[in-house]
Formats: sequence, C-alpha cells, structure tokens
Amino acid sequence: MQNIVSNFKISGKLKSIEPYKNGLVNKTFLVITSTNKYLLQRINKYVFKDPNQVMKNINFVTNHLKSLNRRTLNIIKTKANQIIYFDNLTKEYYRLYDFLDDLYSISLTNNPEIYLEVGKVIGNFQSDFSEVSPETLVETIPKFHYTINRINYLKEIIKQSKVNMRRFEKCKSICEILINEESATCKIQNHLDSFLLPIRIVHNDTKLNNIMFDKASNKGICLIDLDTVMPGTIIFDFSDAVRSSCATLNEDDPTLYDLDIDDQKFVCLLIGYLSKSKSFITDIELELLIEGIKTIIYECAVRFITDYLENDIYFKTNYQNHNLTRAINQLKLYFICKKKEVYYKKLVQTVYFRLI
Ligand code: GN1
Ligand code: MG
Repeated sequence: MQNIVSNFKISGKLKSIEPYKNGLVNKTFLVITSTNKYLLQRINKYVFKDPNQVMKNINFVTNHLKSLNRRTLNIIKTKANQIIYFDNLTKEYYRLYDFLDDLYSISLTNNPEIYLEVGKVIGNFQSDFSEVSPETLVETIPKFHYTINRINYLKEIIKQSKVNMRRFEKCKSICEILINEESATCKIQNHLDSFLLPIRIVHNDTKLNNIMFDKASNKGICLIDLDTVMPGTIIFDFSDAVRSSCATLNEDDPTLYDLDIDDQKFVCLLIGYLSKSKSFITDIELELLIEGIKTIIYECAVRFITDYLENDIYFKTNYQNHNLTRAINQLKLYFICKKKEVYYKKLVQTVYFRLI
C-alpha cells in the first residue's frame, strides 16, 4: 500500500495506512501522514467497468460543487497529475481524497433533527445540479436503477441454472415472492421508458452513511461516495435515503420482529427534502416519490438475493448468509412500505402544500 500512496501528491511523511470502514463495494484505507489525513480507495473493477470514466464524472461533479462554494470531496492528484492511479503490478485502480476530518457519518439514530438534515442534503445536491444537462455525465453503470432489468436478470439465471443450487434451495420461496411482486414495481420504469419523468443528474446511492454531518453543529453538509452520480431520476435519491435511514433496523439486521419504517423520521426527512426541492420538483416526480421507496427497497432485495445466488461477487459480505439476511430484511421492509403507501402519499401532499 505504501507504494501506491507514494504515487500521489501527499504532504507530510507517511505514518500509517489502515483499512477503513466504508461501503459495500470499494475497499477503503485511512492514510495518515505527519501533517494530513487522506482516504485511499481501491475502485471495484467488477462493479465499475470503466474506473477512468467514473473518476472523470467525479471530477466534474466536485468541480461543479466547488464552483458553487459547496463542501465536497477533494481529489488528490497523482504525481503524474492524474485523478486516478493504475497499479500495473496488481492491475488495480486507486484514488485518493482528503479525509473530511471535521465531518462524520452516522448509522441509525433517534434524533429527528438529523432526518431533517438528511432530506435537506439530498434536496440541495439535486438543486445544485438542476440546471446542468444530464448528458454532461456518462452512465458508468448503464440502467443502474432499472428495476425490471434486475428482476429479469434474476429470473434468467434461475432459468439457466446459473445459480448456486445449494443456496437456491434455501431461498426458492423468497425468489418466488419477488417474482410475484414484479408488476407492483414497474411503474417508475414505465414512466422513464415513456419519457414521462425528467432525467437529471442525481446521486443514485443516497444511503445514510453516504451523508456527512458537521461534528460541531450536527448540520448535514454533503453527500460522499460520488461513484454513481449519473443521469437518473431524483425519485430514487429521496427513496434510498428513506429506505436506509427511516427503517428501524439496518439493512442486514436479522432480528426482523422490530423492523418498521419510523413515521416520525419519515416526516422529518420529507419536510427537509421538499423544503429544498419544491422549486424544481415536477408534479409527476412528487406523485411517484412513495412509489420510489417501494421500488428501491424491492430492487435492493432482488440485488441481494441475486448476489447470494451468484456466490457474493458484488457486495462485500462478512459471513456465509449475509446477502440472504439482507434480502430477507429488505423483503419484509418492502411489505411494510406497501402497507403504508396510501398514508405516506397523503403525507407528501400535506407537507408539499404547507410548504408553498
Ligand atoms: C452499495 O457503495 P455503497 O455501499 O454506498 C451499492 C448501492 C446499494 C448499497 C446497499 C455502486 O452502496 O447501490 O444500494 O450498496 N452501490 C453500488 O447497501 O452498487
Ligand atoms: Mg458506493
């Protein structure tokens, strides 16, 4: 690792490089020198087929945010003045960022004000890009949130027996339930396919631990993990934040008895989000916000069970059945969301018209 770090323009004398908790996809290290702290990341080549383009997108996004005086990730260039480093020996791609030492990320908390901040951060990010043409960024993971493709892929690998059969025996009924629910989750994709939803620059991965808060004031400051900032719909940014932060349990918690969506957190997030997005959100986007929550939870369940059946090639796992646990958790959350759908849709209307 020392060799890798030495290729970047770091200041101070290298003191330590330690693995750092972060995300289910890339590998992250905290780099400490005598004067600074940095985050080194090895980009997951299986997930991101074109790491150079991912970094070009991130470079654009961070420069745009900086031009608006927003806090964001700061890319440290290599000594050859590049935004990414390719290690010939291991054939791996690396990038380095300044470590945001005055900010922190959270896991679930009961403080409702935090959820107001979550909503605001997402609304602000979308607002900062609402005037930028989506074609500016390349779709580095094509059709990332095209839910139907995800379920079709699952059906296909089952049909062609390209699954771990021992694992399939364990989760056959889960797959069946997911396949049965397919039609309930295609509304947003139908709207996208018929060009009824605006395509904008969006974050696409707004889970709670990708949101940074200020240590001193607890205000929401910015979104990190900019790998998936691409053209897409704002609906899923709102929805994924609800999925990951308003649930009463983490996405891989197996103690499902207590799993629910917390209405108070949801209302706070909604108020925060609409207070920042009401100037650009269209009627159809507003109408489909709750549909988005249901869809994104369903999509996650499908992605986790697919990865389980493909022997955990995509998401990092800590134990044998980790992806199965995640899929079961999300499936239950999906049905909880379905039950609350009508109530939440009314809340969207109530909050939106109060804010005008
Ligand atoms: C991954 O990278 P990370 O951990 O923030 C995934 C998201 C999933 C999430 C589930 C590029 O996000 O789409 O919703 O795991 N990112 C990618 O925890 O696939
Ligand atoms: Mg990510």
